Amino acid sequence: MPYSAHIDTFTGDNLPPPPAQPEFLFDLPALKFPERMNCATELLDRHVAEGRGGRLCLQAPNLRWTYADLQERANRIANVLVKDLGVVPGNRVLLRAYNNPMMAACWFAVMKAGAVAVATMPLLRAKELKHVIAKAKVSHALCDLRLAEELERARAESPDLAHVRWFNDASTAGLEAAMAKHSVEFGNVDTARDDTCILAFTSGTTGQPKATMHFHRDVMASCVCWPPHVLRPTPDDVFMGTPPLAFTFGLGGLLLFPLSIGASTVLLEQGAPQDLVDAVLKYKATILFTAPTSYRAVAAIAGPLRGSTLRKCVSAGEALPAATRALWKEATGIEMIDGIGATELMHIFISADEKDARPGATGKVVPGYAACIMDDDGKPAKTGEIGKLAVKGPTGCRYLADERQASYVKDGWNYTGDAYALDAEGYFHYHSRTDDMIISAGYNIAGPEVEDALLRHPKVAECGVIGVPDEERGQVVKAFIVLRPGHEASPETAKELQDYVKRSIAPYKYPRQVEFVASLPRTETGKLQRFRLRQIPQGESK
Ligand code: 3UK
Repeated sequence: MPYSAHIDTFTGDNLPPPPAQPEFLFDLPALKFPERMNCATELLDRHVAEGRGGRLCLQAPNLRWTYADLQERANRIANVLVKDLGVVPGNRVLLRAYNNPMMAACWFAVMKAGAVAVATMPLLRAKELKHVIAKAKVSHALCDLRLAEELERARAESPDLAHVRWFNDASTAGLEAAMAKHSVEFGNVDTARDDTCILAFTSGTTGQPKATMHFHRDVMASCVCWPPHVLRPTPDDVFMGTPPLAFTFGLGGLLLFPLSIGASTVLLEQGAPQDLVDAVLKYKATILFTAPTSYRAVAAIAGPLRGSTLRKCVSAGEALPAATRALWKEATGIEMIDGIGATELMHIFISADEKDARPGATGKVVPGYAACIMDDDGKPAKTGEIGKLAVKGPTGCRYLADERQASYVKDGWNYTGDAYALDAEGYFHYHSRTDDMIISAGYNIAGPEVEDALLRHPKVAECGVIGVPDEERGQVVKAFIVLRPGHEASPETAKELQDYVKRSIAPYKYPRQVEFVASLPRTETGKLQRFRLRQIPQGESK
């Protein structure tokens, strides 16, 4: 048996069997990890041990923590977990909060205790939390007091969940009061590089969310692939953004990556456009992480960001329309860094930096990863041909006790569910989700391409394009459109937009149906929920 620090062996017992796992690549020198490692030691304690404890680590409204400050909080919480709440290595600890400093301290405490962090999105309801708790057999929870209600409701029906502590709680029963009674010292559990340390639930659009398992080595692998090769941050960078820490896009971009190089991060609880602009100026942020729709909304008020400290803007979570890239550049002068990542692979595996960015392409494969476009027979497709994106690298998909492992991982490759084409220069061009391809009168049409065309029209704020059943054509293209303020949702406007699309891309792709809506359904991670658009009963199509 290989070494493991886990006394509670639940995660190891529920790994997919070896043949169902992807192939892992560790070719880069930075990926040769020691057999035992704890990611908290690498990301947090190392800086203090090497004399950087006084450096700024984390900021939030009215709060500035150095590396030593964060370490002290994490150590005290780890002591509460182990000594007061009986956490043993391998136990699952649910974390629930807005992006704030205590959430970050709790995350590190769980790593230090050799336990497994199960971070949950703030918007989850009791029903969803109940599923997470049951699936991950969660025994402990640390939760922001302001988010107590839904967790309390879930707890009433969750026999596994025995211990809950609330934080950002001034009462004598809160986590802060318990922390005060404990030492600022904690000896990190000597975990194996292959011990699971996080269970990240997918924001799946269909079926029950799946729990992906990542090891201590996966957390570190995500820090040595995309960040140094594409983002190239420096220790003086100030990271900021909107994705929740419960989403691996946010966990990496707003916590792991800045700490891996001794830089600092700003955690914001609110990410509305004006909050973001104000925060960039207030904290002098240099690197921003958010989703394409958020960039589009911020662009309208981004004037003050031009010439500010902001120097790198990362977009992920959804395809970045070339129209949005152009809008952001016009507003701020900054060329965006697009990158596709996935919960299954922890973080970004195809991307391009600001100098190599090509509008309409996601980028090239990130060093440490291999990517390939496969045809329907699982063979590499020809250059330029649309096929299924398959990826392998140091991280990969391991669903916790889930049959769907077999549809994500085939022959050692991770199939992300995206249709892509590879060009002669090695750039990957996003087409659509494989199950979102629109087939109309024999033509293959990608919703995102029609969306990009619509987004260039000055009256369009946001849009979502799907295929709807049609007797004659099999499917027809339908666009749901949110107009910018001051424009009328009339048949004339619909016609104007349809004609505009016909002039900008192949005319057969134009939306035969147009419906104006006040907003589009999105996940908490910024993704358009196309399946929900499909469920909208046929409105009065114009
Ligand atoms: C889509 C993109 C085109 C794509 C994520 C960065 O989004 C993340 O993880 P999820 O598990 O979703 C994965 C799916 O989202 N997608 C994400 N980024 C792009 N499509 N261009 C992009 N730039 O369908 C992918 O399969 O929620 C993103 C880092 C960590 C993440 N977990």
